[in-house]
Amino acid sequence: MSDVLMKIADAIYDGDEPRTLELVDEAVAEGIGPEEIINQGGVVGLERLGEAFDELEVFLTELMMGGEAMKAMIEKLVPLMEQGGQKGFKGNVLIGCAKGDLHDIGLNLVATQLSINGFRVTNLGTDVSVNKYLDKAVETEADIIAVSSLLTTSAYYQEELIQRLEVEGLRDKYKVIVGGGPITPDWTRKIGADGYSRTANLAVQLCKELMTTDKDTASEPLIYE
Ligand code: B12
Repeated sequence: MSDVLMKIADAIYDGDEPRTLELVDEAVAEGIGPEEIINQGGVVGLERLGEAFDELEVFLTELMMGGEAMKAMIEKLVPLMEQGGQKGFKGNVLIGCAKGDLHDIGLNLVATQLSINGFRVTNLGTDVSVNKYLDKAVETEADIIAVSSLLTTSAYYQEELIQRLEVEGLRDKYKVIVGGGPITPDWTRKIGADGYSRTANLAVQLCKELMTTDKDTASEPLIYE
């Protein structure tokens, strides 16, 4: 990994926003692309922070500071990401984070990537109830419902959403995709979702494929790892 990306990971781990933004300028000047800066720098720092939190080496304040530094970095990089986007309407996506879950960094990255690549995105933010997904899916004429979950406890609501769509006779109307830290391809298959991707970039490919193939909601999900 390049030296500046390692330093970015350290600055995110330290929750040092000014240093992070300074290093982002350096990385951009070196010609490193925004996605690489986010994934090889920022996400690496946040993953280390998550591990340290697990080991009780850091606490909630440190997680919050790391999260804030990451958000500032993404905000700075969005204009650069927009330059690489592909125009042309590709579909309507309704996105949110499952009920009880307040993690919105990954969710916003997926929303941003989709919108700069031609999807009309309605971002419901965090802590979205199953009822709200259902109401908004009708209102926004969504093609795809995307549910992010970073907590094992909130992942349960991804399953509940699919069950509710079935009960309401709406399952064939929407493609449901899932993602977030604890979400795996096995979980995606178990709950009968239509797709999963490990990253925001791959979510663009996943949504494009769902819009162009006539995947039956009962068939195997599309997995982008
Ligand atoms: C930053 C952070 C926070 C911040 C969040 C700030 C914010 N605005 O988001 C704060 C401080 C608020 C926080 C709080 C908590 N957190 Co926290 N947090 C993290 C941390 C360190 C980073 C998360 C992150 O942003 N990652 C970077 C992004 C880019 O990655 P991502 O979200 O996975 O998204 C990518 C992909 O997954 C994918 N993707 C994401 N969503 C979707 C959706 C779709 C449809 C698709 C296709 C793809 C996709 O694309 C994204 C971009 O490539 C993680 C550790 C970790 N390893 O993730 C813990 C972590 C998620 N948190 C954890 C915990 C326990 C908590 C708390 C319960 C702590 C507490 N005791 O209060 C609370 C819960 C609050 C709540 N109700 O939600 C645990 C969860 C354990 C679990 N499996 O349940 C983790 C894993 C830490 C740990 N190792 O213990 N947290």
